[in-house]
Amino acid sequence: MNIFNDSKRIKPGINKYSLPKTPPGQVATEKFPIYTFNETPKIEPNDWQIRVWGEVEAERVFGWNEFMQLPQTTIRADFHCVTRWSRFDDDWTGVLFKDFVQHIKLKPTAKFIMQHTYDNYMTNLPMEVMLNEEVMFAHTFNGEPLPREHGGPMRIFTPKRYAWKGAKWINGIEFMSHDKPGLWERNGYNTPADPWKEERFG
Ligand SMILES: Nc1nc2c(c(=O)[nH]1)N[C@H]1C(S)=C(S)[C@@H](COP(=O)(O)O)O[C@H]1N2
Ligand SMILES: [Mo]
Repeated sequence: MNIFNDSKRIKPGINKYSLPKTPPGQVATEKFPIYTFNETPKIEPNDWQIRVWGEVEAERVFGWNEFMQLPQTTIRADFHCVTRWSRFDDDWTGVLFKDFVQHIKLKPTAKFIMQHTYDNYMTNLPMEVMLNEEVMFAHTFNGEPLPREHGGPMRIFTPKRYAWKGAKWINGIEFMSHDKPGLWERNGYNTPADPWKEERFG
């Protein structure tokens, strides 16, 4: 049985966030295209680090082993790219952002974050989005190590935002008191990036 409506490749129904399974203007694909603005970095898990700075009481660096000791969560969720394709029902494993920040002493002025990466990509989101929408650091995809071209060994995954809001090869979280645009946000992409409101471009 084909779960898709063949003519339109729309997956019917409601997702776990009580939103339409297929956001407006999206079509289903079983492929996993790659969108990388520059070279694909090669980082071994043992060399991977993430630094947190900005509106925090103390800067911190986490290495791979320490990170793996944080609570690990698997979510089944969908991936919506602003270029109009969606992947459905993949299993993503890693550390929820809300669990990660339990290990950081934030200042009350931390209202926005910037994701930083090994390839100098950047993308920004409000703290409340990072905390409330199953945003996660993901290292495992459908039970296998996240492929390098998709951000392995570690990326951010934002199931309720367009995919550019999830940085591949994540290596830094900057906590900010005021919002600042990331790479695509400076180039006309919309900052909230809600697929159900079709917030594609600014
Ligand atoms: N570090 C980094 N993260 C990134 C990008 C990038 O070029 N570098 N591209 C973004 C864009 S525009 C999209 S659509 C998604 C694509 O993820 P994928 O290549 O796994 O499909 O990653 C986002 N995260
Ligand atoms: Mo993208």
